[in-house]
Amino acid sequence: MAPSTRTQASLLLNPFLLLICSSVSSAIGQEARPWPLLRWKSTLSPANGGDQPSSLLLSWLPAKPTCSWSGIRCDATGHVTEISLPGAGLHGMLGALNFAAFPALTKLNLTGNNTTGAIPANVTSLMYLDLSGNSLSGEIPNTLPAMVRGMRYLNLSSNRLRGPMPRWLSDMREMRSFNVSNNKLTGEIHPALFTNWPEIASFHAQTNSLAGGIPPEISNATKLQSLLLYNNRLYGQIPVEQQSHWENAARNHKFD
Ligand SMILES: *[C@@H]1O[C@H](CO)[C@@H](O)[C@H](O)[C@H]1NC(C)=O
Ligand SMILES: *[C@@H]1O[C@H](CO)[C@@H](O)[C@H](O)[C@H]1NC(C)=O
Ligand SMILES: *[C@@H]1O[C@H](CO)[C@@H](O)[C@H](O)[C@H]1NC(C)=O
Ligand SMILES: *[C@@H]1O[C@H](CO)[C@@H](O)[C@H](O)[C@H]1NC(C)=O
Ligand SMILES: *[C@@H]1O[C@H](CO)[C@@H](O)[C@H](O)[C@H]1NC(C)=O
Ligand SMILES: *[C@@H]1O[C@H](CO)[C@@H](O)[C@H](O)[C@H]1NC(C)=O
Ligand SMILES: CC(=O)N[C@H]1CO[C@H](CO)[C@@H](O)[C@@H]1O
Repeated sequence: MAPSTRTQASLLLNPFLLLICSSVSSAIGQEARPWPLLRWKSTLSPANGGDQPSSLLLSWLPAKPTCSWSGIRCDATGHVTEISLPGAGLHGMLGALNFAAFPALTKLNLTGNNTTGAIPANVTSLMYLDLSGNSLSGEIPNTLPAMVRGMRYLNLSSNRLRGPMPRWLSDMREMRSFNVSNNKLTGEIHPALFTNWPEIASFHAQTNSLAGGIPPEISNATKLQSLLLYNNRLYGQIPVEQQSHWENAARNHKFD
């Protein structure tokens, strides 16, 4: 009892000490937080019977500043802006990474790994999302567009995604390049994907199970340069006047 009373008293009587304490904690608050990444690392399977998920993650140590870890980039204030680990041999659940801990994350690139589970819906500030060539399953979450209105480059190709391309994707008004090729997507292509994406330049949805007609609204996508829709069950025509805008259209565009 006596020691704790004394500690309190000395803290109260020592404003200098209090000042030090508060400045230390605010400095920590500015740095990238390591624990969400370390917690995710601990959920990944070790590679090749070793005890590490990937040699790339050897630098992910609490003793080192998070912003110096491989694959991690930060802004000037120390917030994580990029996680890029293409082909790092990662095996494990993508959802085990708590994206809510990275409000400044603009780029996530995990192409060519073996992450599993569903596409996380709580990624808020992403502009570049490349999850191509993994083993992700489930549907494209309906809540994704509402969370990431600034998305420009979305690559979910070569996974095991099912279900429709939700019309809410069209809420991502900045979209430039959209790639969902080589999944198991079904349903129709909603016209809003052509009318609401004024910047769309590349639209790749080949090798899925999409059905129905090609929406005539495709003529509203005036910046479209590359369109791949083959290996689906789609029918319809691409307006001739628009084909002349697309250098690659005639070569790339074919139907089953
Ligand atoms: C990816 O992980 C899944 C599930 O753990 C496994 O079935 C599959 O064989 C893995 N693929 C590769 C290429 O390692
Ligand atoms: C973020 O989403 C994942 C699943 O996608 C979930 O497991 C996690 O609890 C969510 N985190 C927060 C803070 O909402
Ligand atoms: C992700 O990384 C791969 C390999 O470096 C690269 O080819 C690809 O363009 C990157 N994706 C994005 C969206 O930057
Ligand atoms: C995935 O698509 C984006 C555009 O959406 C592109 O920048 C990136 O290079 C693609 N990644 C791979 C591995 O091809
Ligand atoms: C779409 O993703 C595949 C990889 O799965 C890649 O080969 C292709 O180049 C991508 N398209 C674009 C426009 O990046
Ligand atoms: C699509 O284009 C047509 C003709 O250019 C135009 O009349 C129409 O308003 C456009 N629709 C949308 C939703 O942008
Ligand atoms: C480096 C590495 O292991 N890459 C693998 C990532 O996962 C994909 C698909 O699961 C494999 O094809 C890559 O070889």
